[in-house]
Formats: sequence, C-alpha cells, structure tokens
Amino acid sequence: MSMNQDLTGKLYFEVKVLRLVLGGYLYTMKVPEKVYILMDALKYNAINDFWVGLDDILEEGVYRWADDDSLLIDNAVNSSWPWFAINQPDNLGNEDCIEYSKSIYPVNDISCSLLFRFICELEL
Ligand SMILES: [Ca+2]
Ligand SMILES: [Ca+2]
Repeated sequence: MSMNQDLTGKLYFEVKVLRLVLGGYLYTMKVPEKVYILMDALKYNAINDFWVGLDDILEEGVYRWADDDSLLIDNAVNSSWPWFAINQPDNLGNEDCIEYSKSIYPVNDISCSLLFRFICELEL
C-alpha cells in the first residue's frame, strides 16, 4: 500500500488515470482484512479523507471495484457489505465516488469532484 502525500489532493478521475499510467489501482477492500489494514495504517494520520477504489459512476447504486471492475453491490439499499457508515451511501447531491473518511466513518459516498489524497496498491 502506498499513501499519497500530495498536499493538494486529487480528483477521483485524476487518480484513476494516474494509476493506469503508473500501474496499480486504487485500494480495494473486498475482504475485512484489507479494511483493518487501512484502519490501522491511517489511525495516526491527520488527514480525514482518502479516495479508495470503489464507485457507482456508471450506474447509480451499482458499485464496482477499481482493480478488476468486479461488482460489490448491485443495489446499495440491499448491501451486505458492512463498511458503509450509518445511513450511507446516500447519494446526496449525486455522490458516486467512495472515500475512507474519519468523519463519516469508515466509508462514505461523496462527490467525485472533491480533491482528496488517495491510497493505491500495486501487485508485487
Ligand atoms: Ca451514487
Ligand atoms: Ca454520502
């Protein structure tokens, strides 16, 4: 896992393109172990919000992972994935990107046009 320390942050789309160029992908949390790794890694980090590799850009409520485009949720209301914060995802004002957030903990859908730092993973 590598953590971006760019002080300006990046748009979700910028990160996706950047990762395509450099290899790797935004961090995915398909199994609980990867969620715990993230929680532990960011525990003492002062930054609140990070992009992770999940979005419902193509179709509202249909969440796909950034690494292989595999499906997490085909209907957000019926999600059995336990990591969205209470009452999330809410798509408030059309939120299609997913952040790891310390204020809406642990995971929240949010506008893709915000500038956040991001977490990527690379195959070694
Ligand atoms: Ca959405
Ligand atoms: Ca939200």
